[in-house]
Amino acid sequence: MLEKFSKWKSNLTPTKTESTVDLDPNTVPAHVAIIMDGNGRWAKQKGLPRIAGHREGMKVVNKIVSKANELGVEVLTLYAFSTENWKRPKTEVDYLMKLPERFLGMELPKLMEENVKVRLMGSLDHLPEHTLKAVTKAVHETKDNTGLVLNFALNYGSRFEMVEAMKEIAKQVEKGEMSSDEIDADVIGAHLMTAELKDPDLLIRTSGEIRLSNFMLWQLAYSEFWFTDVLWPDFNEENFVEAITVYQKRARRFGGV
Ligand code: V07
Repeated sequence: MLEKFSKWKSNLTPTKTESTVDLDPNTVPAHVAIIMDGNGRWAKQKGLPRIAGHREGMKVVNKIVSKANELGVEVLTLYAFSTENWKRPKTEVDYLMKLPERFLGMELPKLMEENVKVRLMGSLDHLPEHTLKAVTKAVHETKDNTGLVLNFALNYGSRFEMVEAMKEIAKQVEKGEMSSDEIDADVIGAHLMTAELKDPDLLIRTSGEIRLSNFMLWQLAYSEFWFTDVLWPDFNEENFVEAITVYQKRARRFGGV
């Protein structure tokens, strides 16, 4: 009886929020990129250590991945660790470097179930062995999945990415494989870590900061930006749907002119 009651109750609880219903399924952004900011501030406000904010932030990743997949987003890029993050206290960096394996240890079966394909961008050179092992395993195990592409920016910096691309192009010119006249936006784009991905349609940044912080500077040239004061650990599916709703309204306005 109790079990029946709880089933009846869960049927009454809408699985889709009111706002999801309002979304236009035909203009869901294909690629959403998120700067997940405010974990440290969230912890500070609660009198907790910064790592508590990161742990809470990791739970939110899980929720937003499922929601993005459900809505039909094709690529979700998440800024997990920047090239500048190494400057943080060693204890915090060590903790952050444990999060990929923690996250995957818990969520990889669900990612498989949800047909999510994990992908990485960033320099994998200086990652600890244990982190590298966990992420390469996830990339390998999900490589044949055909649902949402979950692109983690890990040890990523946009200027570094562009410098590496320019070096590679310069080498090809030096070797006579390409003429300098052939270098155009497509050639540069093809040498970035996002070569196989479309540019983001929508950038979300949480926690009230209105800047790009060396994130996808080239790829965001034509993207819509949506900023919110909500701290990442407080961010939820409804906030995500709100961002997409605003994106769709802008797209409609643009289309109408
Ligand atoms: C990290 C949690 C989210 C808020 C932002 C900072 C802290 C998930 C990952 C991750 C990365 C690669 C991967 C699987 C999961 C992660 C770091 C930090 C460094 F293949 N969350 N999360 N990585 N945070």
